[in-house]
Order: sequence, then structure tokens, then C-alpha cells
Amino acid sequence: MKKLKALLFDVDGTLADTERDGHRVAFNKAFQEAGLDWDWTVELYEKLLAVTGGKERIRYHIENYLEGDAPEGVDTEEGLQAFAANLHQRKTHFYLEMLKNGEIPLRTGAERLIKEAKAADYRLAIVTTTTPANVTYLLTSTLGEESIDWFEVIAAGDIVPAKKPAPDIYQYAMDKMNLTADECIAFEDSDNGIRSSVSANLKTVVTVNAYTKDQDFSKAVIVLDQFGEPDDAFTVLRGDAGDASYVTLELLEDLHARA
Ligand code: XBP
Ligand code: MG
Repeated sequence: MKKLKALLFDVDGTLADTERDGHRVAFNKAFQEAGLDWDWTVELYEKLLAVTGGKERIRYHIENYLEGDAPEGVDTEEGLQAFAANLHQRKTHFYLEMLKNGEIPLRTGAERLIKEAKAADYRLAIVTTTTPANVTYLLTSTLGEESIDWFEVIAAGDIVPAKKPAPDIYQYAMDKMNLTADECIAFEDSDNGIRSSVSANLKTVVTVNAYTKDQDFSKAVIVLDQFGEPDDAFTVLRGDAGDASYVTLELLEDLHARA
């Protein structure tokens, strides 16, 4: 077994609970601005989360959930692509505005874990399907400007054509860092996320959220409700955390060392 060298963090749902009150709200603002009467409710959005990536999610909605007339021009592949890209650009604008206003905090224990790992010289990376600017703004608005430099690689958005659940984005990050899967641990929150990380042969710690708590995480090394803090213990939903009551580097070393 190789030494544990790096922690690879998903963003949406893992570092921050971004989907329901962040991305979803920003999509709806973009729809409203564009004069579309679409409303991505909390329930509908759960179904749309089957597809990762905002542009891809807009297309998926048009192709599968549209009630009433399709917007003009989406009947050709180019038209559909351009429509999704334009709408998504505005969605990103509204999402960044929310981040700038500090409306989206990190999840419990995320800041502590990142800082402890950095202090102990673990290498850090972000591995996500979201737009790169969304990551930059989330990190700087929660951890400060300098936090961008704590992450050796920020693998995000369209940097690989096949988004999660494909393993490509994890593979991309590990290639950039010149690391193999057995030198890393991944952190995920969703079915699409763990399918991606496990396909890249990564041991994966899952912290669930309201949208993902009933998904299948049988391939995770441990499933928790949160990273936790010394005074705010996690609940272990699957697996064995030993004596730990929050995610520590010691627990990660222990999980990494297990078969
Ligand atoms: C996250 C996503 C993202 C966001 C939206 O998946 O699916 O698409 O919902 O981001 P994961 P963009 O956490 O598995 O990386 O709109 O910027 O694409
Ligand atoms: Mg996620």
C-alpha cells in the first residue's frame, strides 16, 4: 500500500451544500430573466440532478421535462447548444452573485479538514463538474483570497469532455499531480460523484446531503452525514470510523490503510 499523499475534493454537495439553495435558485433567476416560465422546484431539481453539469442539465430538461412549447431555435443541435450555453452563462452570473454575497457557506468541518491537511503537507485538489469561476468564488468567499493556492489542481467544468460519472476528471487531476489512485482519497456526496471516483480506482469518503442521502454508496470506504467538528460529531451511516467522531487526518490514514 502506497502512502496517502493527496486529498481530492468534490465541491457541489461535498464542500458546500450548493444545489438546492444555490445552483437551483440561480437557474431559476436565469429562466425568469430570459422570459421562460420554467420553475425548477426542489422536487424537479432532484430528478434533474441525474445529469451533472449545468449546460447538460438544461438540455436534459428541454429533452425530458419540458411542458408547453420549446424555446425558439432548439430544434437543431447547434441551436440547442447555443441556447443552453447562453442561458447557462446568465445562471453562472447569478450564482457568482450569491457567492460574492456570502450566501453559500462551507459545510461543517470542511474548513477545518482542509486547513489541517494543508498544515500536515497533504497535497490538495478540487475535482468537480462545476464551472471554474464557481470554485474560485466559493473558496475565496469562504476561506480567503489565498486559499486558491492551497489547491495544486482545480479540475473543473469543461476541462474534460466527459463529466462525472465518467472517471476522466479524477484521472485528469491525478495525472496533473503525477499521483496514482492508491496515493489519494476522494471526497464525494452523490451517486454520480462516487461512480466517477470509484471508476478512477479511488477510495472515497462520502458525506451525504438531503438530495443524496438515499443513494447507493456501497462502494464508499465510509458514509457520513458530515465531516463534523470536535463539538459536532458526525453520524456514521455506513462503515467503521473507529474512535473518531469527526473526520481527522488520522481517520483518513486509517481508512486509506484498510484493504
Ligand atoms: C455538480 C454539478 C454541477 C452543478 C452546476 O456535480 O452537477 O453541474 O449542479 O454547475 P459534482 P454548473 O458535485 O458531482 O461535481 O452550472 O457550473 O455546471
Ligand atoms: Mg457533488
